[in-house]
Amino acid sequence: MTAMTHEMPEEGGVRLVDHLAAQLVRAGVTHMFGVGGANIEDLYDAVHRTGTIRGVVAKHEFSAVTMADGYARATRRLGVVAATSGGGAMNLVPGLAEAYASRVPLLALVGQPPTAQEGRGAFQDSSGKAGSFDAREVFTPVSRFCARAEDADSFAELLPQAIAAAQADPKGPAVLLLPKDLQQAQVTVPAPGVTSTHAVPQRSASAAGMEAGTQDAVSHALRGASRVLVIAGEGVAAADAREELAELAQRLGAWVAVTPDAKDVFDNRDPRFAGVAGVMGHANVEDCLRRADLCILVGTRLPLLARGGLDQPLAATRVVCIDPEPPFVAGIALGGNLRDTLRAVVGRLPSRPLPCPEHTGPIPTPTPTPVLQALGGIVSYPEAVAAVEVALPQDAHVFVDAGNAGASAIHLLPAPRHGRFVVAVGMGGMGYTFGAGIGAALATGRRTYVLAGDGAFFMHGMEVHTAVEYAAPVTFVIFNNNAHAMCALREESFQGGVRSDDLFARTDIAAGVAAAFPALDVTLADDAARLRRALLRSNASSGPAFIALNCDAREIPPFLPFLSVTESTDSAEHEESSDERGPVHVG
Ligand SMILES: Cc1ncc(C[n+]2csc(CCOP(=O)(O)OP(=O)(O)O)c2C)c(N)n1
Repeated sequence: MTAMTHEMPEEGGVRLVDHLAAQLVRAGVTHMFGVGGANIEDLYDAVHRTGTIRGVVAKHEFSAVTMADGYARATRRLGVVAATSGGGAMNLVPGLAEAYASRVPLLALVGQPPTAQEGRGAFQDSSGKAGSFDAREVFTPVSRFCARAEDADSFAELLPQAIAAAQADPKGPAVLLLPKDLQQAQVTVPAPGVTSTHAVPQRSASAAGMEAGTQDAVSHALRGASRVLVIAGEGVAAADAREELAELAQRLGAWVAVTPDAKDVFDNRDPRFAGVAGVMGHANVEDCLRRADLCILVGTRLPLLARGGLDQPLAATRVVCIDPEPPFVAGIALGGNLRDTLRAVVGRLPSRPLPCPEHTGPIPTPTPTPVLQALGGIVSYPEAVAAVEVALPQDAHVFVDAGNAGASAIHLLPAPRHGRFVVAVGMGGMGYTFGAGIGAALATGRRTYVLAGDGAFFMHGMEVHTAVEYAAPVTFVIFNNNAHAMCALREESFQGGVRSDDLFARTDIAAGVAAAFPALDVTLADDAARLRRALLRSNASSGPAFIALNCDAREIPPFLPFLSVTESTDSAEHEESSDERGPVHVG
């Protein structure tokens, strides 16, 4: 890395990219994730010159977005991603879609060819001119705000708008398209205190603005309820409202369940903890819901993944939803800023804590254990997750990927007490965790566990290279069943038999990774004890570690669609977890 002087822009004329980088510093941004290229190199240069923000180079732009996403989820700061025009820009789309659906505040800075070349056969032209497609039309549906910078001086006003849009509820990505010549152009920086005359988008009413009638209806419902189940979602973490949630549960004597992407918002070892709601969840949540006369959704709209199997009891229970967006189920909706609203609701309740009624707690759902125990060197999902539970530091972050192994971890692994437990349920895209785990680890310096299948590894596992390059404290754990096991199990359960295309020839991922990265601590864990030792060793190191396990593709995870089939093998239709609105298709 070349040493550079740290020139921060002064008031007056500066390069647009220097102004941009200075604004990111002011916004508290410490990392920018991306992949370089001719039409974004000036921004990387400017970021490098700040001396404050680290420009991280990922292997793929999808993972660069997920790094920014993991960074944002772990810190609640703005995640920043940068990409060049053309293929680099297009690679951002699935990552932005996840952040949009999961309401993660990101700023995507996307290079474009010089304006004079637009519509004239520019390399990677996406200006919408002369038959090229318009990148704005690609990014608009996956962003809260999308604009092309048209001239250098108006950019000074565009940037705060984009940042505000990303951070206003519901949060999400803001995309700025930056032609190369504008990045290099001089802008006049407004004097401190001079703010944009453009309106900053405000999408939700504040708690103070909440209708008094709705507040009263909610207070009435809460006071009248004798048994309450709270289902808490990711919005609680995003709004930093864990304390308010715990206080609500105390004052109501409520059970607390969580959505699959929000295991860390409530202490999993608290006697009130009911378990995970939905298709990867615990039967106890359904029991509690059937016994409750009020269900309060906090920080979740309760999408299908979190309510699969619960539709019937939900329809019979009064529902209150505290979230910036309205719920997917019928109920009273309290919008606005989640933490403010929650505080207002809690403030109207008697402060005396109430015990919650008896319940079984999150007992793991029994799953059929097939022949796998007989196979040497195979670790079952429960054994593997138990080893992770023992080794996991309580301030670590956990990122869980898609597939059978992921579903098992969501069901079985208690969240660390002081770290994040993240699942990308917005788009459920395989391979999310590799970038996201690195982003969280670099942002916080804390040990981060990435739990993923071999399919997810082969999609985006080459980001291990990025972890090695930046010495990120990430422990990668790959559950290798040599299959897209979730797909194979769906074929077996719903399509009359497993096709061979989702079962693969045996791979030795640990040997491959060890050969590629000679300095990396790599383990092939052929039993749970070896896995535990390798995990503990990784905790003691300051950089990345990589562990692969051999698993069995036939093992059935605690996943409602598969369990309802195995429970009703006599049934002719082999329906997935059905409710009155149709089967839950996940995977
Ligand atoms: C990007 C993407 N493509 C396809 C899918 C559909 N899908 C869900 S799980 C899965 C297989 C996952 O395989 P692996 O990562 O090996 O985990 P396993 O189920 O074997 O534990 C697939 C293809 C998806 N979720 N994301």
